[in-house]
Amino acid sequence: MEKTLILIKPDAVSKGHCGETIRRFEAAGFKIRGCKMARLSEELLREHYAHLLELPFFPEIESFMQSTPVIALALEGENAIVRIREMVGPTDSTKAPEGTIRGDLGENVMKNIVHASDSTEAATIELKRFFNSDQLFDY
Ligand code: IDP
Ligand code: MG
Repeated sequence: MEKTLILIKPDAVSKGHCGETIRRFEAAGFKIRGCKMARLSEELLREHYAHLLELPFFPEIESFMQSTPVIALALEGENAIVRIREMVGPTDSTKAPEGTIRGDLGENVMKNIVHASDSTEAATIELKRFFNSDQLFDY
């Protein structure tokens, strides 16, 4: 069993795709262990997207990610990290296959509906970034 961090991004929040996104994860058998809505600060985004900081489009990503609050989910399931990245699809929504979340609901390379942790190391760090231990639930 693994836990992973999902962020439902502002394009999904503003277009009303949050329910469909969560529905797909639940239908695939993943359990919600944590859930919150939050506005992302500049400081948090610079940490979360540290690997993109030097790129020319970082300010655009930052302003997109702050355009509405996001919904953070801690999801648990077998091989959650790899399986959820597969369900989400590649970064560029226009290249994401039909049936993937980004392929069906995303708009382009930036407006791509969700963030999903890409490794066990990243998941551990990212879950701590978004959830205190008393905000994660075993049941
Ligand atoms: P990922 O979300 O598929 O893991 P990353 O390369 O980690 O992709 O990039 C993080 C996020 O930054 C992407 O999901 C997307 O919103 C945005 N992004 C990545 N590459 C580009 C780009 O070339 N133009 C605009 N936004 C981008
Ligand atoms: Mg990434």
